[in-house]
Amino acid sequence: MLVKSLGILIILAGFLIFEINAVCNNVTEFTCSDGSCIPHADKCNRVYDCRNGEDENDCESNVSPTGTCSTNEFRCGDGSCINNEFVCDRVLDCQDFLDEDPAICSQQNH
Ligand SMILES: [Ca+2]
Ligand SMILES: [Ca+2]
Repeated sequence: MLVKSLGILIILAGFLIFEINAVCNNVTEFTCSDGSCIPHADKCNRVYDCRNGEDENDCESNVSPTGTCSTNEFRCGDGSCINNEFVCDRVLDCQDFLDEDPAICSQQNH
């Protein structure tokens, strides 16, 4: 009897998890990895809304829409812009470390 109840419970739990995963509206909502939903407006708003913060992953908010940076900015390999002051300052500012690329920094020193 206990085994049977447990089985039903597991099935119910399975349905519950399925429900959580299926409940997000793909058009208006973003699905967090834990299955919770947040409005699309909260994605890439620089505030962690998902428990694991994945709504702030893959954001291209730093990427210039025109694909170019200002004259006082350096363009990282991923398209994001950083201030020229941060190039070759021995601190990694670009996600791809291009601002500290030895090839670029040796050119600057000459
Ligand atoms: Ca957010
Ligand atoms: Ca740097």
